[in-house]
Amino acid sequence: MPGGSVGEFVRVPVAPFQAHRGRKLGARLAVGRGDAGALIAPDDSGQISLHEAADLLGVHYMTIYRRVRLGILPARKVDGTWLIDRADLERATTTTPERGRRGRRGSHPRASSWQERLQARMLSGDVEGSWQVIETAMASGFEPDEIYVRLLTPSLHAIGASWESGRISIDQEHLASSVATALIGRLGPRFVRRGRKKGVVIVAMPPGERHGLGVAMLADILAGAGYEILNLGPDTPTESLVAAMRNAGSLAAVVVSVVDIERRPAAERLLAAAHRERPSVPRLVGGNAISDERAALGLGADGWVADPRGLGDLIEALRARGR
Ligand code: B12
Repeated sequence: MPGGSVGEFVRVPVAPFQAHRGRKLGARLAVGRGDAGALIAPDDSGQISLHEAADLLGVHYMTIYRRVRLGILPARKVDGTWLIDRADLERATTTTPERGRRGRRGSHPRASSWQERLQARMLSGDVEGSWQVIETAMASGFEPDEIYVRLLTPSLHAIGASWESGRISIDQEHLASSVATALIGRLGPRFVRRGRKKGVVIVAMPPGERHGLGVAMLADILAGAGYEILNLGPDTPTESLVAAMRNAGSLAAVVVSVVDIERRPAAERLLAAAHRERPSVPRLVGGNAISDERAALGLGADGWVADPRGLGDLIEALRARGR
């Protein structure tokens, strides 16, 4: 062991995990493999830090840390620093994933079951209980962006449908919304990424649109994709968007989010103003009120993707096309 006495040792045989954004994991592991097929540690000592492990797998530091603290990934604490054996890290990434996105059938509750639990806690106004569901889901392999897209967003959509059909009251919808606000506040820091930013993305909602939860999630997801975010939030006056565009440095895109279909004409005006201000900057629109590509392009968007996790790739493709 390098550098001192061995402290805590954690080894609990529970679910293995798969790295965030599996698409990239293969490439990263391929780059990181030595002749023996093991992950290369920077000093080749066999031990790597949590930050190094996170960088190798392309996941957030907190993802690795959480798994260590929950005993999913074996680690030792040496002189106050957690160290992971590279063989343990490799084992954890090559064994069958048992997580939200590609869990082994029957081995773990599916997203729908996590979502039902979350929705029930939200409707009770239970912030701590809702957070408990989220933490447990993350311990079982859900990444923060999956919590947003696969658990929190469907819960809010279902809550809206229940309100519309009279199954729940407006006060329950309000309670659930304030729980969602608290949850987003707690999850936000998990999206902070180190390193150079790809550019600035301005996100905004059209005048009159007050459903601000979706745009808050969107901003976090884009921050996690490596952009600097200027979130103008709900009910953004057109002139405020234009002023923000003038002041922004390296502007990568303007993204408008619309929840209420009544606000689509205002969204169209916002996108038109963005185009007049900086015609070369990609403009995108999405959210609950935008059902498909036709609707998005019809409002003046330059491209379309439904899943906010695909937005970074779309922005980069549009920027490359414009060069
Ligand atoms: C919570 C909520 C409220 C809360 C808002 C609290 C808040 N701070 O936001 C309260 C209780 C205050 C409220 C009030 C009202 N609401 Co309301 N509300 C909702 C509910 C349940 C969730 C809204 C939400 O946050 N959704 C946003 C997120 C979770 O989803 P999203 O937009 O799809 O965003 C995700 C993705 O699409 C994506 N995304 C977002 N933007 C973009 C952009 C791009 C480019 C891309 C790629 C992706 C992307 O990322 C997000 C994260 O995954 C919806 C139900 C629903 N289906 O959304 C009804 C809903 C929006 N409300 C509705 C209505 C009618 C109202 C009220 C008029 C009546 C009422 N309920 O009292 C008022 C009006 C408020 C106002 N002045 O604007 C209707 C709107 C119907 C319509 N015309 O379209 C809905 C759809 C309910 C329903 N089924 O009838 N509401």
